[in-house]
Amino acid sequence: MKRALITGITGQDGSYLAELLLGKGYEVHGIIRRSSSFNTERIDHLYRDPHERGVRLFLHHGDLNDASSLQSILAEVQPDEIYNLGAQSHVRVSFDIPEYTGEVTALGAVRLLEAMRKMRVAARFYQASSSELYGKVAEIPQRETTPFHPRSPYAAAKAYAFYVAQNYREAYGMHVSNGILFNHESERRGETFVTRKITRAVGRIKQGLQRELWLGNLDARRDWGHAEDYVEAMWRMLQQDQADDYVIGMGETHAVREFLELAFRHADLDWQEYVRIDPKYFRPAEVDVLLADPTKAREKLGWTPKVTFPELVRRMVDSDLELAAREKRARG
Ligand code: NDP
Ligand code: GDR
Repeated sequence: MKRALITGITGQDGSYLAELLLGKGYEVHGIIRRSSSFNTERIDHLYRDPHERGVRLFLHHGDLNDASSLQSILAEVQPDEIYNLGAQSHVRVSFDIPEYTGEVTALGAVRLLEAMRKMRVAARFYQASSSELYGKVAEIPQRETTPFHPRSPYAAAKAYAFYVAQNYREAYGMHVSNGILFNHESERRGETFVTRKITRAVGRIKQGLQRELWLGNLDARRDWGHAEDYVEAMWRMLQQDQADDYVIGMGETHAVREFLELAFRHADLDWQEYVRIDPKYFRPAEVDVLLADPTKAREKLGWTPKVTFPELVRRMVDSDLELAAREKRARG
C-alpha cells in the first residue's frame, strides 16, 4: 500500500486529493494545525476513529513553521509521496501579512524539503506552485517557459518555493515536481475567494439573507477550472519516472464580471441590482489576465479536465443555494 503525506489537507485541494488517494487505495496522512475551533470540516466525511479496523486516513498535528514537527512526522510516516499544499493562500491578505505569508508559503516549503533530505526520506514531492507567478504577464497564454513577474507577497513567496523545489531536484537529484496551477474552484472553495464569495451571495440573496454583494475589480481575467480535476494532475505528476514542472489550466479566460453574470443568471437574478464596489477589495498591484497553455500536461501526463466553466459555475451556485436554504431553516 502506497503512503502519502499531505500538508494543507484541511484546505480545498487537500480534501479532494485525500479523497482521490483513498480511492486509489493509498494510506493517507495529513498535517493539521491545532486551532481553537474545528478546522477539519472539509475532511470530516473521510475521517474515522483510528481505533476502527481498516482505517487509512491519519491526521497529525504539525505546522509548516515548525521544522521539528515536520521531522517527527516524516520519521513516523515514512511516506512514498508528499504533497505540499499548505500555505497562506490568499493574495489580498498577503499584502496585510507579508512576513507571515513568506514564513509559511516560502520557508515552509524549504523546511519540508530540508527535513526530507536530512531524514533521508526518498519520497516523491509535489510543490503547489501557482499561476500568480506570472503576475504582470510577459506573454499570453502562459506556459512553462513564460518568465515570472510576481505581483504580491504571496506570489513572491510562491516564487521562492518554486525555485527551491527546482533546486532540490537539481542539487540532490530528488524527485520534486512543481504544478503551476491556474485558479481552481469548487463547492468547497474558501468563502473569501471571489468565485465562492459570489456564489455564496447568490444563495443568500435568493433566500433573503443578504441584500448586497461588495466586490473589487470586476475586470480581472482568470482561467478557472474545478479543483477535482486539478488534484488528478498533481497525482499524475508524481507517477512520472522523471520529476518536472507543468502548467495546469483550462486554456480559457473569463472576467470576474462574466462569472458574476453566469452565477446570478443561474438563480434568475440580475447581478447589477445587488453588486456594489468597495475599493478595499482592490489590490495594491493586480494580476490582470491569466490564460494557461496546458499542452505539456495534456501530452506528457495525459491530463484533460472534465468540468467546463459553465458547469463549474452551476455546481457552485446549486450547492450554495442549498446551503443558504439550510441556513434559513436553521434560523427558523
Ligand atoms: P486553502 O487556503 O483552501 O488551504 C490552505 C491549507 O494550508 C489549509 O489546509 C491550511 O490549514 C493550510 N495551512 C495554512 N497555514 C499553514 C501552516 N502554517 N502549516 C501547515 N498548514 C497550513 O488553499 P487551496 O486548497 O485552494 O490551495 C492549496 C495550495 O495550492 C496552496 O498552497 C495554494 O497557495 C496553492 N494554489 C491554489 C490554487 C487555487 O486556485 N486554489 C492555484 C494555485 C496554487 P487551515 O485549514 O488550518 O487553515
Ligand atoms: P486569486 O483569487 O487572487 O486569483 O488567487 P481571488 O479569487 O482572490 O481573486 C481573483 C480576482 O478577483 C478579483 N476580485 C476579488 N477577489 C476577492 N478575493 N474578493 C473580492 O471581493 C474581489 N473582487 C474582485 C481579484 O482582484 C482578482 O483579480 C487564487 C488563490 O487560490 C491563490 O492561492 C492561487 O495561487 C491563485 O488563485 C492561482
